[in-house]
Amino acid sequence: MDYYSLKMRASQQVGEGEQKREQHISGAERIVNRDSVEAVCAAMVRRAMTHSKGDPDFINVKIEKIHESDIQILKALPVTRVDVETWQEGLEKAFGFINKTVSDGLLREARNDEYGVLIKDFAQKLPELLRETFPMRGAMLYDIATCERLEPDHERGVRATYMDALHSSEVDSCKNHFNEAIVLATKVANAPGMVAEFCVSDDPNYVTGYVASKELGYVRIMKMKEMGDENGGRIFLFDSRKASAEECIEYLQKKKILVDVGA
Ligand code: PML
Repeated sequence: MDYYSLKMRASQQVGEGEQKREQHISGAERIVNRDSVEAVCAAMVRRAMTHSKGDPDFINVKIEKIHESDIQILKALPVTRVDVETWQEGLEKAFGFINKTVSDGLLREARNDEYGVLIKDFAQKLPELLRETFPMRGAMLYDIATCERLEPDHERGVRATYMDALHSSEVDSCKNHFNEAIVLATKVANAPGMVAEFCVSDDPNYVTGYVASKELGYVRIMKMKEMGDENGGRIFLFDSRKASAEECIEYLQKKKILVDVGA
C-alpha cells in the first residue's frame, strides 16, 4: 500500500517595514493512506484557520507519496505519569531523570573515571541549556560526550519529521499534545546515538512536559511550568561515541516512521 506524508505550516506577517517578519501560527504532520489524504488535508487547513494565535497570512500544505517499503514501524515507548504539586517540583524531577540517564550513558562507555567531572558539569548546566532552547524553532542537539551543541543552525535547531501513529485514520483538526508527543518521542528515542529527550511545551496553556528514552520510556510530568508561560523547548541528548551527528540528524529529518501506539 502507498502512503502519503502531509505537512501543514501556517504563519502570519507581523511588524512593519524592515521589522516585517513571518510568525509561526500552527503546524501539523501526518502519514496516511491514499483514501484519507483529502479529509486529513481539509482538517489541517481547518486547524490553521481556527488557531487561537490568529488568522494566518500563509498556509503551506505539502503532500508527498511514500512507499510502504521506506516506512519503519516502531512500538510506542511505554508511558508513566508523574503527578506533582508544583511546576518547580516537576522540573526538578525531570532534571533528576535526565541527569541519571546521562550519567548512566556516559559511564556505560567509560574505561575509568574520566567522565566524573563531565557528569557534575552537565547537571549544573542543564537548566541553562533548557533556557537556551526557548527562542529556538526546533530542538537543541547536545553531545553529552563533548559538551557541544551539534545543530547546524543554532537558531533553527533540529526537527524530527515524517512520523505518525500507525493506523491513525482519524481526521482531527484539533491538536492533541500527548498523541503527537508520544509519536515524536518514540521516533527520537530510536535515533542513532540518542540518549534521552527533554521537553517542555511552548504552548502557554499547556503545562505538562516529558522526559523520554529507550530505558526510561515516556515519562509524563504533569506540571513543568507556570500556566501562561510561553517558554518551552526540546533538548535531544546525544552521544557522539555511539553514532555521528549526521547519521542522527538524517534519521530525525528523513526516516519515515509509523508508531504502533496500541489500541
Ligand atoms: C503530554 O504528554 O501531555 C505532552 C507533553 C509535551 C507536549 C509538547 C507540545 O506539544 O507542546
